[in-house]
Amino acid sequence: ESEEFLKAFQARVDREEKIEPNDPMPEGYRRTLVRQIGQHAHSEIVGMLPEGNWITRAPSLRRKIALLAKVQDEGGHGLYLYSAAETLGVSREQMTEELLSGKAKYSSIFNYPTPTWADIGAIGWLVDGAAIMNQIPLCRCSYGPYARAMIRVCKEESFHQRQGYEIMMTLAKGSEEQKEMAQDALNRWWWPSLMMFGPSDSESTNSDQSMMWKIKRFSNDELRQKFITATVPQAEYLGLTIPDPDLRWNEKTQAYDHGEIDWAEFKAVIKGDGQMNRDRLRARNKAWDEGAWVREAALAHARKRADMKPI
Ligand code: FAQ
Repeated sequence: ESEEFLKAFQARVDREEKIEPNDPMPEGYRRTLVRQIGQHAHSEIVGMLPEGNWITRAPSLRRKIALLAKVQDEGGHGLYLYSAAETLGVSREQMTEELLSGKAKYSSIFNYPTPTWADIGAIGWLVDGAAIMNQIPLCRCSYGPYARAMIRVCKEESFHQRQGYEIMMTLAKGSEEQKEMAQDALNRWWWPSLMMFGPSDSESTNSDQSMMWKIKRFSNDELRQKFITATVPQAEYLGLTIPDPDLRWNEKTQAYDHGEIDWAEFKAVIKGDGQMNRDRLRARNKAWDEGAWVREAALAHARKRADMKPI
């Protein structure tokens, strides 16, 4: 790739022109997007599992309907994102193969278990809250298909976040036992939610280039900080305590100082050693294997239709 080509491409990005699938683009730009969009799609698909675990046990019909709709939305986001990645020349089969073999990454957050109903509240509130904070700027991503996909995805994430917060409100205003359940879920999901934003800026290998190309608009630490600032008052309103003794409002920076994140845990989860990594991959592989007959039937049907002579 010539210097001139790279410069002209950067100038387009700097002018805030959207890059579309058939436009010339540097190979590194294409690869970065395939990586990020692919990981994002896998996260949505694997992200259906921790909550799917509660669909049959939701405490009322109303809760069940809302949770079912949320999990279906996540499946939709996954398919939407796989399609966006396919515009960059990678196939859905290839991405699926990489997920099932454990080669592809997906968000660390989905490797934690959901032992109680309060976890469903905490996921909606914190995990979807963090996802929104990260994804709103992606609506302005330089790559057109990804940016456009994010607009609808963010609208749906907003419903997911409210759904979760409302569960937390009900529990936090309920019996002593329910309040304890809500606090316990917050204790377990707080730190993993902060890890969703990725390594600290000094460790983030992809950030500089992704910010240059306007794929990312804010750094990992900036978004993490925004999330903390938005979430602390929400926890206060619930009457719950964020499990960080070092969390303190800083007048000078107008932001919350927070305690050290356990990066060793983050690295272990990404490496495949989290509490639920093996379980998640087993579940995805099982679903893939058990769906083989559906794929075969759909293919046979498509072939039959293609062979039919027009009347
Ligand atoms: N987990 O250099 P950076 C959702 C990897 S929300 C696992 O900073 P980058 C909705 C990273 O890939 C969750 N791996 O990387 C939902 C890179 O590895 P690589 C999904 C992580 O890309 C809610 C390495 O570490 N959202 O699904 C994580 O510039 C509820 C170095 O990191 C997205 O994917 C992590 N947490 O920034 C569904 C949003 N963090 O590829 C169900 C789009 C970092 O070089 C229920 N993605 N890594 O081998 C992004 O915005 C970015 O990719 C970041 C990471 C910010 C996640």
